[in-house]
Amino acid sequence: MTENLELFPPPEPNGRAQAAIKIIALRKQLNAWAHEYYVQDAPSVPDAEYDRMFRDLQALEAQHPDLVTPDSPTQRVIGAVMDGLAPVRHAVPMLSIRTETDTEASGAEAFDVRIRRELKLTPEDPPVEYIVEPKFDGLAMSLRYEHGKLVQAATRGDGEVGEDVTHNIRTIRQIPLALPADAPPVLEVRGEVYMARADFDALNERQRAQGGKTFVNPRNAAAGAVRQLDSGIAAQRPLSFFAYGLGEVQGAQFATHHAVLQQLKLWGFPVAGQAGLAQGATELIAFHQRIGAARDALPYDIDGVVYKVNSLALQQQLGFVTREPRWAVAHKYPAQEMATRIEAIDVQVGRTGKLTPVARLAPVFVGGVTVTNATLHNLFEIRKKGVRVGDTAIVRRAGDVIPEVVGVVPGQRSSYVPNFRMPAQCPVCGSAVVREKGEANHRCTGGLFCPAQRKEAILHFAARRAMDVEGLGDKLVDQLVDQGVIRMLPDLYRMGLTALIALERMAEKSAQNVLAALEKSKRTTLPRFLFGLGIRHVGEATAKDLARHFGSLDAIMDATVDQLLQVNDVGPVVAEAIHTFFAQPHNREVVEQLRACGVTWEEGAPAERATLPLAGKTVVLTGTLPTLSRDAAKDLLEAAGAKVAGSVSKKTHYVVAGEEAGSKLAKAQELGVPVLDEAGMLALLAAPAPEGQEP
Ligand code: I6G
Repeated sequence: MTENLELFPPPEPNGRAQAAIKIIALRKQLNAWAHEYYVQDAPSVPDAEYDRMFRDLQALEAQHPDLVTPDSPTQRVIGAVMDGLAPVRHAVPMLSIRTETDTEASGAEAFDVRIRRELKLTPEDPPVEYIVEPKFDGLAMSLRYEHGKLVQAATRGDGEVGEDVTHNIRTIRQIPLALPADAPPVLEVRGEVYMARADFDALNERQRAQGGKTFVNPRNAAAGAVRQLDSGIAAQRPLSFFAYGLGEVQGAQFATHHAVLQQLKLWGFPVAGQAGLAQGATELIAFHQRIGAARDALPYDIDGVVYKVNSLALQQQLGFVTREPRWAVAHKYPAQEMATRIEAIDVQVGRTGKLTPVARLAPVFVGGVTVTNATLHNLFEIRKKGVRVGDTAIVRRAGDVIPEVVGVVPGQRSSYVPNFRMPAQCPVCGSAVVREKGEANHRCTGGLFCPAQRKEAILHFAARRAMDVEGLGDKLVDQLVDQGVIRMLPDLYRMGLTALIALERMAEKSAQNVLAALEKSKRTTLPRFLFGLGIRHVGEATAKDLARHFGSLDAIMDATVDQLLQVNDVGPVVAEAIHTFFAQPHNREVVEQLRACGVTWEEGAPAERATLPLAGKTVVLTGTLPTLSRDAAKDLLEAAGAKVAGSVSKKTHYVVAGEEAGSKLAKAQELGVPVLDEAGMLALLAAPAPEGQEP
C-alpha cells in the first residue's frame, strides 16, 4: 500500500485534472483487486489495503462530486428506494431450456441421438462436440453493457419482458460495472444470480439473531434479494453470479460457445470452472457423472448440467422449437428438495441424551432415495419454521446428510392443529427432560440409566481419563450392548469369560485381557469415578474440584445446589446438572451397584484448600519424567492443590522438567522460575503447606 500511496499522492488543492487522473487510476486498481478477490478467489493484497485505497477514492470523489460516475466501485449501492420494478423488453428474448427429466445416463444419450438426427449425421460421422456447464439453482439474469458500462440488469420474466433490477445487481461484487476497453459497444451477458450455501447459512443465522425472516433455501433468498426495492437491503444479502451466454451483441463475433465463455472470462465475468468440452454421448455421460459426484462438495446448489452444441453455426442450423433452443438441454440430477406430508412428529433420543424431533413423512423420492423421516432439529426450529402435523413440508436431502425439513408450504392447513410440544419425560427411559437456559436442545437426564445413551455412557466410563479400562473400545461395546450382555454400567463388572468368548472375533486370551483390565480399573480415584459417570458439564477439572471440596462421594450426592455452588469454578448450570443427576433414583442405584461390584477409591475429609501443600501454586510439566507418566504427575500435583498450566510465564511457581524438555525449560531459566526434577517434585508434595511465598 505504501508503494501505491506513493503512486497516488494526495491531490493538490484545485488540481481537478490531476484528481481525475488519480480517480481513474484508483478505480482501475480497485477493480482489478475486486476481480481477484470476488471472481478469481485469489486476492493479492490484504483486505485492509483494499479498504484504504477505497477510502482514498471516496475522499477524492467527495472533493470532486462532478467526477463521480456510476461505474465507480464506490457507487455499487446507490441508496435509492424504488417505487416498483420497471418492465424491461429484452432485445433478444431470454429463452428457457428444455429439461431432460431422465436423471440416468440415458438422458445424455437421448439428447445426442436427437442432435445427430436433426443434423442428419450417420453413424460413420464423427461425434458432435458439446460443451457442458453446471446448471445453477438461481435466477436467470441479463446484464446489458453499453460502451463498456453496465446500464441495465433485468430478470427473465416471461422471456420477452423482465423486470429492471439494476439497482440490486450493481451490489454484486462479481459483476463488473465497467468492462475493459476491448469490449464491444453493446453486450448483453446472460447468466445466473445465486447465493452460495455458506452465504445463505450466514444470512439465515443473522436473520435469526435479529428476529427476522429466515429463508427456506438459497434460491428463495436470492430471488428475494434481487427483487428488493431498496438496494441497501439487497447489498446485505450476499449474491453471486455466473455467466453462461450472450443476448444482444454488436461488434463481436464468435465461432463456438467455448470461445464465448473464454472471452466472458477475459472481460471479467465469473464462468463456471467445471465447464468443459465433450465429444459425443459417452463424454457427456462421463461429465454428468463427474459433476454429479462433486455436486455435494460444491459451494453452491446445482440442479443439473447443461449440454450445448459447441459450434454456433450448428446451433443456428438446429434453431428452436417454440421458445426452447434445439441445441441445448438441461440434464437434471435427482432433486434435493421435495414437498411431502408430515404424518406425525416423534422424538428420538441420541447417544448423548439429546432429544430430536423427527418428522414421519409420506414417502418421497428426494436426493436419489425414498425418504420417510426427516429431522426437525429441535423445538425452536419447529416453532421458527411453523411446522405442524399434517402440513406439506419441504424436505431436503443432499448427499449423505440426514434429511431435514427446511420449511412448510404456506396456506395448506385446512383445520386447527395444535403446536408440537416436547415431552416432559424421556420417551425411552422415562427420566425427566430438561432444557438449560440459553440452550436450544432438550435432554434426557437419564444418563447411565437411559438405554438410548448406554453405549456412549459405557465408552465414556471406560475411557482412559475416567476408569481407564484398556481394550474396551466402541466395537466391543457395540457387541456387548447389542447382544444384551450389558444393560447397565455395573454389568461390566458382572460379565464372565463365557459371555465374552461368545462374541464374534473374541479369542479367549483377549477376553481374559478385557476382564483383567476391568478388574484393575476397580481401584480408582474419586475424581476419575465422578468424571466417568458422565454427568453433564462435569469434566475432569470439575470432578477434581468436587472431590477435593467434598472429600466423599456421598457428600457430593447429597449436596444441595447452594452447597455445590461453593465449589471452585462451579456455577449455577453445573450445580443444577449435578444435583439433577443425583436426584434420579436410578443414577444412585447405578452408583451403589458399582460400589457393590468392588469399585473403590480412597476418600478423605473435605479439604481445606489452603492447607494443601501446593495450594495457590501454578506448576508446568515438561519433558518425560523417569517414573511418572504426565497424567500421573498432573493428578498428584492437582491433588496437592496445584494448578497445572500448559505454558511458562512470570506467574509460574515451578517447572517440573524431565528428559528432552524443550522450550518451556528454556523459558523457565530465562524467567528465573525454579526448575524441579521428579524427585524434587515428590519432595515438594510431601512438604507442609508453605506460607504466603510468591516467586
Ligand atoms: O437457464 C439456463 C441455465 C444455464 C440456461 C442456460 C444455462 O447454461 C449453462 N443456457 C441457455 C442457453 C439457456 N438457459 C437458454
